[in-house]
Amino acid sequence: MGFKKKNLFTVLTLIAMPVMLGSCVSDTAAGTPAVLDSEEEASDLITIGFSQLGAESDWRSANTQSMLESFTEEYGYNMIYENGQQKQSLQMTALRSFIQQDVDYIALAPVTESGWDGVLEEAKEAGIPVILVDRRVDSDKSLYSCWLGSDFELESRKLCEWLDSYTQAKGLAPSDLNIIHIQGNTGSTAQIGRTRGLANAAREKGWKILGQMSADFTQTKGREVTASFLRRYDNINVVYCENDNEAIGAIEAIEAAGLCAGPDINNGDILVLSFDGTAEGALELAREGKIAAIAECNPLHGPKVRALIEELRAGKEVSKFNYVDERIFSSLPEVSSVTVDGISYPIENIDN
Ligand code: GZL
Repeated sequence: MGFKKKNLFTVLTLIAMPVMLGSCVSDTAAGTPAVLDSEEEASDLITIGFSQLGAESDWRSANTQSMLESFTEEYGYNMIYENGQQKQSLQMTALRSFIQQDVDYIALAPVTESGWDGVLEEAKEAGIPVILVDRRVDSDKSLYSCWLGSDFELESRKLCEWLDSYTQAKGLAPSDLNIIHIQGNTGSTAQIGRTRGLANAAREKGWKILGQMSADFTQTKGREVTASFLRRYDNINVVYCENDNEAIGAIEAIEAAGLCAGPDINNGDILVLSFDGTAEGALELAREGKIAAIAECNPLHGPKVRALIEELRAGKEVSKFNYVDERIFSSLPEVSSVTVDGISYPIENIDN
């Protein structure tokens, strides 16, 4: 059902108010109230409020685009989009605005896992289903309908298996690796999973992690953090970045220091590892061998989120946790596949 039925007077009054909507049912000039052709037209559209956490990376832009193009009027939706600018407070404001507007559904890509109980309880009391996108929350599962995204720890385990296989192919001992770890948004599901994967692999395989620091998934901070580590350590030979933009920044810092991000650790190259595989620049750097391997993180959630909402609208049960499929990219010849939990994942060669 579209807009929850309100009497015609209320609908027209609301529309006449100077409301600050991310996108109205119909575009209007500033200050000119949106006037619907008919209540019927408004009531036909399903309104979804989408609180996106920010615009910090190429991955995020692709994720936003996928959501916006999946919830258009041609699919029967009106999407109200709000950019949280990586601030939980702005996302909270957006969710409360969606609740006040009595949207039909809320999609939330939470910047961090904690602190959502209150606003999710308000949405539940208002009878508005919440679908989590990308990252998770540590709230009780009853406070949201379902989640869609990646298995971030599995992404990390695949990449660490790649590094282990590469090390062996190069005749190196695990103790020969001197790793620095550039983390994403502290407390985000992606950072938690990608950090846990590396920490477990380092412990199991005997790798040294010289240092770790957050760069908030951004290129600028990736460059700054890597530069600070390069000033502190003269033996770094692996840089583990938690997304493409950090990796691009790390390579800028490596080259500014007169060093080489490349494919051959035995030749003095620094091996840069990354996640996402979204930024065109990152895939080009991987083709050149400047990024040694990328664990794909699929941003194209829109169609799957819409399918989940369609299931919910049809009154069907949906899985609480829904995962997207992901690969490993590399142009280096040393490793052709990795195995995690008995499952073999072929390396997608992006050399061509
Ligand atoms: C992962 C997502 C991460 C990406 C980064 O699903 O949360 O946030 O890996 C993005 O590029 O900034």
